[in-house]
Amino acid sequence: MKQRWKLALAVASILAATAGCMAANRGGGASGDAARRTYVKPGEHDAYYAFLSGGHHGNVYVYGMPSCRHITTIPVFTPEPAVGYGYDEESKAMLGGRTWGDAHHPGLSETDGNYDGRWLFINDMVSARIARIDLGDFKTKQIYGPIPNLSAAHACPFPTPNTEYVFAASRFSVPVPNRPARVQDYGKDFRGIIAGIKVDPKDGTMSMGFEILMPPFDWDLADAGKGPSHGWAFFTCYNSEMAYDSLEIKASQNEMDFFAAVDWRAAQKAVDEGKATTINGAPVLDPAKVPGIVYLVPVPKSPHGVDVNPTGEYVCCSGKLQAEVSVYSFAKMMKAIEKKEFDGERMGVPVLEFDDCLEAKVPVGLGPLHTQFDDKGNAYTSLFLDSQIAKWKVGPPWDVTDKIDVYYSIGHLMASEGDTRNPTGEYVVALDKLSKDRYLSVGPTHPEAAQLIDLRGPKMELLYDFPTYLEPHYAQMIRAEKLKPFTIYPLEKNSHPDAIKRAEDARIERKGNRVDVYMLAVRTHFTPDIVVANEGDDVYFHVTNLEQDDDIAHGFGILWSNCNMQVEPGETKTMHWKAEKPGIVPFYCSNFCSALHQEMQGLIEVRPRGSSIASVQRPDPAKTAQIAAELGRK
Ligand SMILES: [Cu+2]
Repeated sequence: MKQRWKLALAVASILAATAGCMAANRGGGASGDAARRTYVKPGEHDAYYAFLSGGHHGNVYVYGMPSCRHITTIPVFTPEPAVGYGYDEESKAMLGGRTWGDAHHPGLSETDGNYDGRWLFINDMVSARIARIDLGDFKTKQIYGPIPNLSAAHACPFPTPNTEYVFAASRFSVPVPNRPARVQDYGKDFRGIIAGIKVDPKDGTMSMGFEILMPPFDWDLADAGKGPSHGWAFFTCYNSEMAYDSLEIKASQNEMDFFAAVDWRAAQKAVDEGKATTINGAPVLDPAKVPGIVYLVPVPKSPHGVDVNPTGEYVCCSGKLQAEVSVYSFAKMMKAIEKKEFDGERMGVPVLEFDDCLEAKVPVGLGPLHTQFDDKGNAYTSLFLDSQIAKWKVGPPWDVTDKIDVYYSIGHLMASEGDTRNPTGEYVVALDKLSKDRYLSVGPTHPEAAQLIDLRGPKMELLYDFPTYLEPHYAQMIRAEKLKPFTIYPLEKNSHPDAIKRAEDARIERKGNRVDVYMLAVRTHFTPDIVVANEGDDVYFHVTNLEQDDDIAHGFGILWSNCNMQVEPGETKTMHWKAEKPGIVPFYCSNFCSALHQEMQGLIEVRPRGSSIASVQRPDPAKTAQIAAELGRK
């Protein structure tokens, strides 16, 4: 009953906080001078690029900071018809038949603990996958997973300081390996998994490193150690009660939950030494049999965020149902591990004493969730229940020095280069939920809101509000100068097996019912632009854009179909289309490319089933000669 009462109080606090904010301050206090500080002149670029997770939209939003302009959206786990992501054969294969993902935590690649602008990793919680986006072209290049044995990768991906690893951990535990089980046997038969996924330092390719069998708690968030704590990774959990129903009551009983501290080098070494058991193709380590790879540290009250400060000395945990951030000393933890001073174990994982590891308790306010840092030794913690950000000093006397209201219930927050060894201390962005009246309602669900806050003065100052589509959770912000995006794919490096680079190679080949169209696109025609096929044929259009000019992408859309894609300069993509019935089917360039864009079209002539068609068709040689001459002149 006591817990029910506390929860009711917490809910009442949410309502009171929200109502209070609404009544007290609709404007938010941004001064006229704030406009100047967010204004980026036409033609000028933003100083930072921010990557916001798209939540259950399954993608990544890119915003410029401080203008808060939406620059682009990167499709990741969800199809995007405008560019043909999830429609062309290449991206369809990468999505593996799934058309939904829940993207939570963008993780920029790091070198020596600083964002290096090479890749962005992001998790799909639901199918336990991690995607790698290349920041050379802002495109998803790999989707790794579903990671075996893992159920809901929420604590994911949180790269290590040299991007050696990205991590994932089960939020909802299930039997490992998954098999028929009674939910009443949850504590006995269910297990969580913490996985370390290796990242190739040259090209970012992800591959399985190790998995660790964990108690069936709900593993929630993570952060990699840095500096002295490099080599370790930290994972918070709630539901150490191991409840399997009515979690809102039953998972809030214990005074203490935990964070897990994983020595990822020791875990990898144990796998390399053959100490793992293979389960569903993954090497799984059992801490009861392989000691020294993971420890539990008590944390009050269902923690969410676990954040390592820039020097790497402190691990800061936010218990959702307490009013403090618990700060742990990494050095103290190491000392306790060395002395083997444990307070028992949970399923083979030694538990360290709370008091042996704790450095400080910082009274930040109600509902602390997540902490970010600046360049002056300050931390910024989001307070969900108070709808505030608290600024506090990392180090004695561990004081809260400033607070600012946000509108309203803040989840995560993002500081400029805030997860690195060298945060810049310029901005923090509040990622707000339940934002109510910041915008005219667009129906029962209001737009989500984010707020840019200036950290450069003695007091935090709200500069700007901007709406976001469903539903950014976590975000990271990198200095724009670190991004070196390229604008064309060099044709000579196009190694697509079905690319054609000369007009003379344009052709149509048929084998049985399979038709391969080797097509080139260049301003302002497709070659070939007449395709003859039979009813029932599977037609594969391999379209190569021969352009080598900035921003000249062509589209390829087929009437009465779901077939559309964008092909960028120097790129080849393949679209499958089924010739369903005899007749004429036009296709066209769907992406504006030039003055004669409207003329960039062609026809498919579908003949009755079984008609006789040559096994190789080539465009008129006079026409290809003319195109070759034109290309030669370019
Ligand atoms: Cu075009």
